[in-house]
Amino acid sequence: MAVSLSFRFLALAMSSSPPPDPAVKPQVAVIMGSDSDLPSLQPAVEVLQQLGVAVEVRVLSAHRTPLEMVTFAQTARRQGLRVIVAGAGGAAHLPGMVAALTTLPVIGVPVQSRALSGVDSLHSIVQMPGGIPVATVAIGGGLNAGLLAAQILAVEGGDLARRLELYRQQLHDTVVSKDARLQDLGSRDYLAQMD
Ligand code: RP5
Repeated sequence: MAVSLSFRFLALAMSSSPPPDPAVKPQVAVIMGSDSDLPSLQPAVEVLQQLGVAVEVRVLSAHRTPLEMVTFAQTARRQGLRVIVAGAGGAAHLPGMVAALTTLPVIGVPVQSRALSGVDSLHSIVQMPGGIPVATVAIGGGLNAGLLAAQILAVEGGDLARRLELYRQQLHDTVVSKDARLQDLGSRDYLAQMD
């Protein structure tokens, strides 16, 4: 609910942004261990596209397609990529293995697994040995992974930084208007209108 609301407000805020140009080389890759991970990673893809960042989306498994994963990671910087968002579930080695093969920043997204609800994914991704960092977001945290990737790209300011400011402003305004409505209606009626 919160995610779709923030998307709606972002879409409004970004309505003046140019649509992604297919000729522009992707600066962010959103990769995942299986297509079953896509629902957790799609929020990263969407928020990046709404912010005007070109994205490449791939399925690359550390276990099922290890050689393709190695080729991707070793050539990522040469291809023009600047940040990699990597999601995986269970024995989630993809973010760590990719981080071992490139010095680009890697943001790991633990995917909610069926057996252990994503705690296995979280521990697999977050507990990296010293020297090979993976910036890990929450279980199912695709949206924040996309935003963090955009913030890394916007570290020196520019249009993308301004669009991120606008995104924050929209989040602020949403909460302020909800607070005003809560005070206006009272908590019982507010809750009823949420159903
Ligand atoms: C991991 O195994 C993937 O990242 C996925 O989360 C999990 C299950 O994959 P599927 O069996 O659904 O393809 O490598």
